[in-house]
Amino acid sequence: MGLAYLAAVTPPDWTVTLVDENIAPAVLPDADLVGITSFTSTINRAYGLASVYRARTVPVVMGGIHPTMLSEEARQFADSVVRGEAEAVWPQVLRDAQAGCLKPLYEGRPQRLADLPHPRRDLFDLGYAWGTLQTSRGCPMDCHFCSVTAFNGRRFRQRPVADVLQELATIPQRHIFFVDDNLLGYGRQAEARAVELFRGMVERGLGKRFVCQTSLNFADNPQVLKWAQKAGCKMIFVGLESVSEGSLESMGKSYNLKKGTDQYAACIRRCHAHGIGVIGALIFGNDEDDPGIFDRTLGFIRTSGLDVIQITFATPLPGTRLFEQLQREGRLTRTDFPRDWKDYSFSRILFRTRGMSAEDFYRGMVYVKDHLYTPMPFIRRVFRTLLETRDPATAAMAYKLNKGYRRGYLETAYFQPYSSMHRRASARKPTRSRRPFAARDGSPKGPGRRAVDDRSV
Ligand code: B12
Ligand code: SF4
Repeated sequence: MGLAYLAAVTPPDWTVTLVDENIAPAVLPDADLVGITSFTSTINRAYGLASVYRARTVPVVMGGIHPTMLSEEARQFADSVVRGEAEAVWPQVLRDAQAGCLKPLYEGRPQRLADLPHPRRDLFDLGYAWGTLQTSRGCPMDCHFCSVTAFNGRRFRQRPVADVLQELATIPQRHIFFVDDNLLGYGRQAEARAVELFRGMVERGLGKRFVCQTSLNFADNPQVLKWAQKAGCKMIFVGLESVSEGSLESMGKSYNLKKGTDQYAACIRRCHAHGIGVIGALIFGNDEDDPGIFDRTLGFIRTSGLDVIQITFATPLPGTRLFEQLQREGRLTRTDFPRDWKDYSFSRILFRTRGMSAEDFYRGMVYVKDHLYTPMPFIRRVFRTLLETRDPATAAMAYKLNKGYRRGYLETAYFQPYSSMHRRASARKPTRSRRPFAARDGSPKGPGRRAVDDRSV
């Protein structure tokens, strides 16, 4: 979306082409100026593309999350770097490019969202199955592992509801993903705004089905749930992060701590009662995690009715407090940058862990995922979504998302040595261990058998 927002503030004498490598490898068109955006894990590809254009003497500007956090690094590969939200500064960048005097660094700033034009959707690939839309920026929470507060600031800025509704009406796709880090926000005013938005969607008869990211407080206000359901909310993505309060504390996840992990299940049930499924994001690898975390997490998933599960390893993204802490403590294990950024993909242990070895974390991760993605629990979970939400569209979405996460898991090569499911995938007979997880130096043995040096996988 970032590039579509920049296109919207690009003067009409420029012709803009948007190339999205999420769809297919780019056929690199001729250009007078190239702007590149990238996450951390894909930054080497971005630097490669920048080199191709610079070899053709086409100036390259980089922006977005990674170049903002590491502008010195990005400047080695680009003619210019824009830090932060770029709408206000972009026209100046273009003027300087036209005059042949691009500066090496431009500073963006948090924008007043009411002033922004709508992103240029006409540039998006027609094949996008989901329409995306942003209604707010910023997050007051500042969790240890997250780069959103460092990037967009702590102030939660929201667009006027009328403007959002107007934009929604121009989106051709039926399925919408609100890219806000928290569509709802916090407090009474935020809840009233969410109700106004959802009610507006109903009154305009937009007929959308949508997924959004939010906190557990989404389930606290019956009006929010009622109007979200009517407006077509099928799933919410919630950062539960951990079932261990010690781990939540080390992550600085104050909201979940205040709520209490014992409230997770009740919140999920309230969403289900309104036909809304819950995608729960969980993180392993925290300093406070002990060998019991894997069985406790599985137990929670089974009893809570969580519909879709995203489990990743704690990943020290640049610009986060987690990165700074691990760097200060000399615990990062992959520091040959920029090359090693490719490993910052949320599926690897990237630092010397405490409480358990990296190998135990890999084994624990496959132990949990083997349990989640063997056929019976997989099928049972999707049926439970149908039974509890009584919404076939929600269940269909849960099925597709579970299938996607399962495929992602099976295709992650460095889990293979630890996983009976991977080993048996070729024989088409995945099984799971019925024994509880045990760390390597304990007994009984856990599901993994072969030790793998973390650097070799
Ligand atoms: C929507 C979203 C997704 C969507 C869509 C991703 C996509 N490809 O577009 C989905 C769910 C698929 C997704 C997946 C992932 N995501 Co995501 N995602 C987001 C989210 C919530 C919003 C992004 C967005 O659209 N913002 C709205 C636009 C308007 O803002 P923007 O992109 O920042 O653009 C502005 C500026 O950055 C700047 N700018 C941006 N690009 C450029 C380029 C130039 C040339 C210039 C001058 C300026 C500029 O100008 C824009 C206007 O102000 C962000 C969080 C966030 N708040 O940004 C995380 C975020 C970007 N995601 C993140 C991550 C890690 C991922 C995954 C790697 C997670 C995973 N476990 O796999 C995957 C990667 C998948 C992939 N290859 O695309 C991290 C990235 C951190 C990092 N350092 O890399 C973020 C920041 C979340 C976080 N908690 O830290 N994500
Ligand atoms: S993880 Fe979510 S709540 Fe925490 S700072 Fe990031 S966006 Fe905010």
